[in-house]
Amino acid sequence: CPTGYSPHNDLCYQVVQTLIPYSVAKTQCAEKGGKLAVVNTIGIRELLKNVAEYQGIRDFIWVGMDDQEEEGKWIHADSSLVTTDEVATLWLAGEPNGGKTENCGAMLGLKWDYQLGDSICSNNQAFFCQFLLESFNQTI
Ligand SMILES: [Ca+2]
Repeated sequence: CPTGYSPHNDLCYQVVQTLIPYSVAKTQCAEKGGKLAVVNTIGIRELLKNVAEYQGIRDFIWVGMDDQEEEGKWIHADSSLVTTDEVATLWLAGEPNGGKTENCGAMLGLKWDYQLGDSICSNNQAFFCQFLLESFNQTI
């Protein structure tokens, strides 16, 4: 991965500290050829937590999942379903708890040990993008 990106399997992750709503963050990742980061394993969550801590980010950070289409049905940015097992292991206990007012997924900040939860989509937050490693190889 290029400098400033964190590798994991065949993906490169980037945190962007521009504070913007979920939909804008989604567009910005897409414009660079990636998507909002899919966080569906402990390994990815811990990697992104380390990135956030290293960058000194204490507040919420967007990740790629939402239940905007159907309340309570959480879908990752790669269109896969967020499983109950993921919610049990990767999300803060009690999350999601925002019902129809919190439809976008975030890595919660320092106070909640960077576990996952739901957040208000129009809030302005930093965000994680992911890119295929091979997408960089093609352009170098
Ligand atoms: Ca919701």
